[in-house]
Amino acid sequence: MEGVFKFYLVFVFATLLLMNKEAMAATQHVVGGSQGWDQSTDFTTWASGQTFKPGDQLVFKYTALHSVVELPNESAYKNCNMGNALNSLNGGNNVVKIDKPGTRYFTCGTLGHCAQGMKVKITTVSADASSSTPGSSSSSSTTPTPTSTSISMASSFSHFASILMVALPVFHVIFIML
Ligand SMILES: [Cu+2]
Repeated sequence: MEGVFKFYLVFVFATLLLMNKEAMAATQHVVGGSQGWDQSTDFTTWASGQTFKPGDQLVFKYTALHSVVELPNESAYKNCNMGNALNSLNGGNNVVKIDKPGTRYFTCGTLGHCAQGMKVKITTVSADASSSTPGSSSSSSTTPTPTSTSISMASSFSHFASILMVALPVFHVIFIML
């Protein structure tokens, strides 16, 4: 029976470790999905389906017709004003790291492409926005729960279930060895 107890102890701690590691893992977002960084891509729709967190990466994939220009603010983004661009990238495959919450603005440097809608606004939420925060959730009883929170909670549950399915056979082997 002692072995069974050890097994569960090891199992619980390792699962918690795995969950934590998964929660911390950076996500790579290929901008525009399979269509990539192109005039024909609907970036508003693409971005609305993504959750950007600090530590995540944006991957820009494009042909030689395009480039990546980071704009400083909403007004520059709206007006396609590249005069005060923060950064300019080219080469067809760029990785941009998101390091903190906030909004970042990207467009294409090719003449006319920004006006054609080749631009994207990336809004990054804080790292704990979608994971469970026991302290804040208990005090926020009057605040309605945003839909996105319940969706991500559901997905983290299925994530947990998938970890269990992988972890169980591994811990069965460890149990046999104990
Ligand atoms: Cu372009």
